[in-house]
Amino acid sequence: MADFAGKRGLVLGVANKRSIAWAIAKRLADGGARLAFTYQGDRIEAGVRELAATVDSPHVTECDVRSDDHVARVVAEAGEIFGGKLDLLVHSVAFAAAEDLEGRFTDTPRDRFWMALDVSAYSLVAAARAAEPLMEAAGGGAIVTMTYLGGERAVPHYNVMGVAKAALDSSVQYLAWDLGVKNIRVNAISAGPVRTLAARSIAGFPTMEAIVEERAPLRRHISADDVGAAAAYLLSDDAQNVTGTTLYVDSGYHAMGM
Ligand code: NAD
Ligand code: 0WE
Repeated sequence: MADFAGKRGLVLGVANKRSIAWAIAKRLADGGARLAFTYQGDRIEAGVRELAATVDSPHVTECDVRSDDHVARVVAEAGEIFGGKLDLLVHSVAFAAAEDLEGRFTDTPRDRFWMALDVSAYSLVAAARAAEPLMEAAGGGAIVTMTYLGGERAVPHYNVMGVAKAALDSSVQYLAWDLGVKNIRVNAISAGPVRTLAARSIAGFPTMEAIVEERAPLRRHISADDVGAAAAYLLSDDAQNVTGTTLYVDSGYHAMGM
């Protein structure tokens, strides 16, 4: 089990106990990390506060990643709580309009195209930039984000989210270059389908699960906890020389051509 004793972390993207961000947070907290959390919107505030309390989190605050002010404030608050230092950043945020995950990608309107890229890709850049001075003060840091194969290949219905993940994946590489000189590492985890809030509402999710069971080398699903374990590795000192990469937690599905 990775050791996060004394590490300070900020976690973006917990909506409920099924969230991938929560599985990651639990692993970090089990390893001794102190964690601040952000949530989006009043609807999930109480639930996130309850979860955060179970890991003795010192801070929970609202953050809509579309707002530069929110991102700057949230990181500044984390800095105050953690004495001007931050070691870990978990970015587990994505959103596209539901209607754009159903029809044809070709029909995606301009405003919703940019909205999906804003929330799902630019937000990593904004958060990394805000976190940079705090991580530099800590002598370095580690950032992890969540991606999906639909950013590299066309996955039916993933549509504009795939384009957003392509931008996210590329951003990981450019951030890794910029921030590497400050000993800040930036990596992604490409997860197979997991039944979270964001996934459950997608029509055809059961079909996708059936395809994984048939075609993935391991012929089974992954869990949010599998992602938590992979994130713990990437965020730990065991991965001290790992940056700019994508770790697949998908039962091997990405390795197949058919
Ligand atoms: P989730 O619904 O639990 O998490 C998504 C989070 O994004 C929520 O907490 C939501 O509040 C947040 N969010 C959306 N818009 C936001 C905004 N404007 N500002 C701030 N936060 C906002 O679902 P999840 O499956 O845990 O998703 C987390 C990440 O994992 C996403 O990046 C998703 O693309 C990625 N991912 C999910 C799967 C899967 O099958 N579930 C697979 C691969 C990658
Ligand atoms: O990244 C995702 C899903 C992200 C997501 C989910 C929703 C549902 C609710 C982004 N925006 C929204 N907007 C909503 O209104 N995944 C990797 C899970 C996922 O979603 C798919 C998938 C997979 C896998 C959509 C179509 C096809 C496959």
